[in-house]
Amino acid sequence: MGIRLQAIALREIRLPLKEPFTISSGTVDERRILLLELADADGVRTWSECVAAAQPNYSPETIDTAWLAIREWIAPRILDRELAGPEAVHPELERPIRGHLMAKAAVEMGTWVLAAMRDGISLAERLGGTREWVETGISIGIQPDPETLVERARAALAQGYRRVKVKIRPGADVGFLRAVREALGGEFPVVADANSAYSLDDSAQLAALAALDDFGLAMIEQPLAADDLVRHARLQKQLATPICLDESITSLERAEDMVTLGSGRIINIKPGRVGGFGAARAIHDFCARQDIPVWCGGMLESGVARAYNVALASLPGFTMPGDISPSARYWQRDIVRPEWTMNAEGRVRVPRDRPGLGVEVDVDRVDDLTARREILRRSV
Ligand code: OSB
Ligand code: MG
Repeated sequence: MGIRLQAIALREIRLPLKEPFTISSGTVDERRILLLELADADGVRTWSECVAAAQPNYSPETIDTAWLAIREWIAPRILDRELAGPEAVHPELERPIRGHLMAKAAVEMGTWVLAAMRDGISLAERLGGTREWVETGISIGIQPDPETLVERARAALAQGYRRVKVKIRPGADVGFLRAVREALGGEFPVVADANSAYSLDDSAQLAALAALDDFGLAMIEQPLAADDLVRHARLQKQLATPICLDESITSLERAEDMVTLGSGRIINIKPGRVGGFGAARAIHDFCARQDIPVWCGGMLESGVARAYNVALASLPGFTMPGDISPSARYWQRDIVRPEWTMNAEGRVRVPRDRPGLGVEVDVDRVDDLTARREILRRSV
């Protein structure tokens, strides 16, 4: 069934995190979130979320660049155009507009929900998802010392999380991971995520990465720069621990390059980072053929983008726990109902029994949190 978008409403909300989240390149304590409301020509409506942050410290995009890109270039290419379906949106945006993948994804992913609603099926089913439940891992920000980190990791285990991911940076790495491994025992899946903080030119940093090999980590995520597949390949040859790429994988082609060059053995798929579900599914399918495990990453999303991640993670190739924590991990109160919850076995239920997103947006609350709003229609 075709897709024809009639209007896109942009809004910025501000949602305070329960506690600050620190990665190697910066700290967030209040999430500025760009929400979209999409309406098609028949009045079917849904919400989507742009996962860009306020600062360009994970990717070059921010919520402000995304707002500009959607208003100036993305919406004008999509509004009031008859497209064959959500599959046609990514190709429509890919070549004429360079970059701005998170901005594109916010629109593209919304069209998958509209298509699901028109078919009367869940987003998960529309994407080809098969799982009833998805497994959850926690991502723990950089802590002041190993003892605090161990407390956090123990608490995560007690809550049922099936994997612990620890943010690292030079100087907060080997001692922190050693403490976590000793506390959790030899078997539990532990991951280190560097967010591009390391360089092969620094012998102390290289030695620290090599030392992590002793802790039997499930993987080390994105140690080097986003655009550096060649040095990741050199590093992977020196490490027993599998490298998982996050920031580096922005398209199917980069996933192919990872395999060709040997830059890593696992991929963290974030649909926002790759421009939406079209690319995310293509990477998933490619990795399934290549026996590359994938898992769904997170970007401190509200319950809206979480619905998209849960649906994606229900695809059969997502064999590792994703960064899909329940609402209460981040927010005093989420903006969706019901809130996302996790059971004692660290699993989140996929709402396959409800058409579209599977959660309702609490519009009154979103109104209260809204800092600015703009409605985009085709100018005639
Ligand atoms: O690298 O996976 C990352 C959060 C913000 C930016 C980048 C990353 C992260 C996380 C948090 O690890 C994952 C989550 O949303 O729980
Ligand atoms: Mg990461």
